[in-house]
Amino acid sequence: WLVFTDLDGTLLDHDSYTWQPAAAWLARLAEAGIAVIPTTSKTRQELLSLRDDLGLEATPFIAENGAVIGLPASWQHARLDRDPAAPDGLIVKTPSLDIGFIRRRLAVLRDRLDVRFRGMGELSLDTICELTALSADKARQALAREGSEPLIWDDDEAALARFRRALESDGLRLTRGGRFWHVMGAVDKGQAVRWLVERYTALRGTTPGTVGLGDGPNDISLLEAVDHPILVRGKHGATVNVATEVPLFRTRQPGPEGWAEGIADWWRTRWDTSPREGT
Ligand code: 2M8
Ligand code: MG
Ligand code: MG
Repeated sequence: WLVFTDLDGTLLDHDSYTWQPAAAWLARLAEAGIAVIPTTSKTRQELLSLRDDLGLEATPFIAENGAVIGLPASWQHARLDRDPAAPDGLIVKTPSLDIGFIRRRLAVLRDRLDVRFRGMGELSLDTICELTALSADKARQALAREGSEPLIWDDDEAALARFRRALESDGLRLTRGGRFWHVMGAVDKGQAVRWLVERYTALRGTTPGTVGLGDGPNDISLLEAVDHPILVRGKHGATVNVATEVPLFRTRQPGPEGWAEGIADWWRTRWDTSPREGT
């Protein structure tokens, strides 16, 4: 089994970024050899420091809503990965458009459509800290974007709809996280999940079962790509309409408490001795 999880508002509390209520389950999954794969809007730099804190050094990660995928040595394929590895052995795939191109298109569209928004790259470090409650160090890591730009939308709904259409005809996509809108190339979390599942299958010769956890609109594709989707209650106020073919588990609690609730339910139905065993 592979567990794909969103971070902000899901494994991490929306406001304090703590994961303590989920720590016991993280340890239990590690003990069982079940990989927990962060699938997030956060950047590679944010992930590299968080991975160590969360004890997930050996698992791959999906960053920037699918625009960046990191593969540790055990997930690299002799024939498929000819890319040079970083000094720590990591190979990073960037299947999207690069941030310079995205930011230039955003500036052009803002002028042409006469809409109002601020890109993260245009915000001061202080403003980012205020908006997100991140420390200055963490905010600097969040600013190191490679393939997606978070936005604060300062205009109305009609302008947003025009903006979305213009992005789409430019081959760009708009999605929504807990606090920001995010613009990236034609990627999403679900595509990256499917790519990693294929990679796992190519390496091990067997298809893994998949669990997915998320709380926001940018997690819909992730929840729709897994065998066991868990919608963690959000604190952001946005509606999340998931259309899965399999039953969707909705947690009562938000953030890491909800994460633990959803994983405990999955664990129970999956592994405990019960009439469902073996199905
Ligand atoms: C942004 O991502 C979250 C994801 O839900 C958001 O849209 O609110 C990103 O800038 C990310 O890099 C950053 O760590 C996070 C902080 O809350 O905000
Ligand atoms: Mg989230
Ligand atoms: Mg996220």
